[in-house]
Amino acid sequence: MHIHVLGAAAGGGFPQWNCNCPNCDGLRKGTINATKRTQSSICVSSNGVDWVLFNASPDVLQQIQDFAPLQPGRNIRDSGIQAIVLIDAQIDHTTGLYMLREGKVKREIYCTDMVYEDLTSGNQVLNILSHYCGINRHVVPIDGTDLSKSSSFTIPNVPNLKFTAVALKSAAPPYSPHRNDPKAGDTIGVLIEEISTGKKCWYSPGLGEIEPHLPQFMTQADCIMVDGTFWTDTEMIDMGLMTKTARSIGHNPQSGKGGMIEKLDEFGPKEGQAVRKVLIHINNTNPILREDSAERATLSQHGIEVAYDGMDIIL
Ligand code: HKS
Ligand code: ZN
Ligand code: ZN
Repeated sequence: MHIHVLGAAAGGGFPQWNCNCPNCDGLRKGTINATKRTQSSICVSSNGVDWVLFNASPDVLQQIQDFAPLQPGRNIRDSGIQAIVLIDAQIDHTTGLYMLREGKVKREIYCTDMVYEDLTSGNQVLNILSHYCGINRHVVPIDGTDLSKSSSFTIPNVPNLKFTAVALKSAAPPYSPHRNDPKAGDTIGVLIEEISTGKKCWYSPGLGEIEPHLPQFMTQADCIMVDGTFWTDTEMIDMGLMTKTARSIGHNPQSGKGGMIEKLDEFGPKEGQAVRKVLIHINNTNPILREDSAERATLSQHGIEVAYDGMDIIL
């Protein structure tokens, strides 16, 4: 299985257009050791030709230009993207759908009922697409919080991959009619399995809390890609940028008690092989973006990697 990181930053990217925090300012001036990142998205393939796009970032056109396998030339109009799976309805994960409106072949969109509701009401993007390429919408089932009962799905035209979606506690987007009334399916994590090899990757760029039903899925993974938005719970508050904590907006911070580092430490080697632990959806304010920071060194000590645009993970 080939996992390609198209974009590793949280919403706004890095640097963020309106931000002068030490990271964004330092990156623009070339005074810090860090690289720019586009907004979070990955694509996955088993055969290297047919790809599933996870989330459609506002930067998707640049991301496609930077990754040749997504632009094969089999027909005069063509794409390696066979289907799009949306893990939530947030702006940074769905706005790229507008950029992918061309063509006569319908976009194959996989999302939960909750995400479909948001993207046809508070945000009309899926209705608007029907005036361009059109869409075939497929329901992502999330009835299982129990591994033995969870339902998996496959995607026609994407051979040898299987997907299991799991509901995560998180908030619907700010524009959602049920923003203050979280529902199962607002955000999902996905266990991606290559059928022939049994290799698995857990992908959850929005993860507010490792709830009790999650380890049964995550322990199966050879690679765990999780939410790397913030270093501390009060990062945005401390910088005077927001009044809410990281956890309250659906992003478990890395440091501290109950933080992501402590949680990821619980996942030991699988069949004698070290599990890859990768943070993705990193906010521009996060000190781990500076490669020589103490925070980055702490991650390395715990065997945790920080995703970057263009990162390839082969399982
Ligand atoms: C900044 C942003 C921070 C940021 C926050 C969130 C908020 C929102 C919600 C997020 C993201 C980036 N880049 N989506 O000002 O520095 O309230 O639901 O998801 O990508 S969470
Ligand atoms: Zn986001
Ligand atoms: Zn910034």
